[in-house]
Amino acid sequence: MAPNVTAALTTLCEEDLAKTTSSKPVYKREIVWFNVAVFSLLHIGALYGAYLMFSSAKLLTTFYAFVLYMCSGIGITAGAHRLWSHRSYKAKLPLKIILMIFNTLAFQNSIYEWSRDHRVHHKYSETDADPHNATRGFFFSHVGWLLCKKHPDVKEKGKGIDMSDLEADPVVAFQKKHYKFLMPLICFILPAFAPVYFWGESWNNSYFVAVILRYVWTLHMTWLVNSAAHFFGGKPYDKYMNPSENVMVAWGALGEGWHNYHHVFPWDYKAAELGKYWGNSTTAFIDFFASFGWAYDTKVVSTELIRQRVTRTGDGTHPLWGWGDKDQTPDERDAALITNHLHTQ
Ligand code: ST9
Ligand code: ZN
Ligand code: ZN
Repeated sequence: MAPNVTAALTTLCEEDLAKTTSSKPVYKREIVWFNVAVFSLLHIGALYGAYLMFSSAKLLTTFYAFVLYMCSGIGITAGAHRLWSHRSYKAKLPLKIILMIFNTLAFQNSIYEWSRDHRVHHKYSETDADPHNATRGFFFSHVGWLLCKKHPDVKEKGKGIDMSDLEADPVVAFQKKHYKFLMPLICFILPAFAPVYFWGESWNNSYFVAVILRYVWTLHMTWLVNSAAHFFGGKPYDKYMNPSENVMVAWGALGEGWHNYHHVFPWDYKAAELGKYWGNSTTAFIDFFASFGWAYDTKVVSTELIRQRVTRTGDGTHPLWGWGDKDQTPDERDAALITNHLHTQ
């Protein structure tokens, strides 16, 4: 057979195979080079900021950058995440406004967009519909997903997510409507003034340390929840999923690294089982506002429900109900181990 005929037949066969094996068009990754360029520049700026921080910036500027990181982080954790995405507590208007401003300082897209992606992430975790699907690797879940077009499944499945609560929230709607104006102002312009006017810092140091480095640092602390906390750590609540308990991430992400717990019980306002504030400054923040009523209806999970889940699907690393627990009766332990065994069949 002539080579061109063979080639044509092969192509036809491949097309037929593609048609019979899947009715969906084959997904092709599409890199968004504009984002690649912007993130590259931001990272070069952040490295320069780190150099300035250790060479010429005033200590107060570094402290100020740290405070901005904490505030913008809270705008994500207590705001976009625990309040708006999960409705794990309620907030009065003044607290919502504070959280919206902090959230805009973080520039991680509007609360509406962030929450829509996050709700899809929980509902379709580790599938093509998950915007930062961790099965596509560490880099993709960390930042790669922001450097290419979304998988069609994200948009398709995302359409089914109920966003009516956020559409009805005036604070979320206000931020969404004015985001193109508010975000540059609050994240990139206003924060540069304080160091220059209040403690005589240079514009250069102020901009690269308190704006660019602070922004890029906060992004990475957030992204680590999607990457590191989906790869490394124990799974005391459910060993059949990837999200893990990651102490390092918990500290950097203000209490959002207890990710195995969070994916099992996403409605808990602590996003962790821990009752204390160790590695969970966001919970301390919410509790502070709850002490005078600006935060209320905080949802938690009962100890009994947690215990049942730990013994049924945990990997044995839970400090209280893990397999090393001396207080567990032999019956309890056997029951847990049998259930675990059955699950792995
Ligand atoms: C950033 C976000 O960094 C980080 C989020 C991290 C989440 C972490 C979660 C972990 C737990 C919490 C931990 C917090 C820890 C905090 C610690 C703090 C210290 N559903 O997006 P488009 C549709 S952002 C339904 O353009 P493309 C929709 O119709 C960084 N529909 O898709 C949409 O139109 P519209 C700064 C959806 O073209 C249309 O598609 N920001 C959904 O594929 C087009 O959407 C950037 O760098 C959905 N989920 O482009 C921007 N999604 O919106 C980067 C989309 O009008 N992003 N649709 O309704 C982009 O440039 C683009 O989004 C793209 C995709 C290129 C990535
Ligand atoms: Zn996750
Ligand atoms: Zn969540």
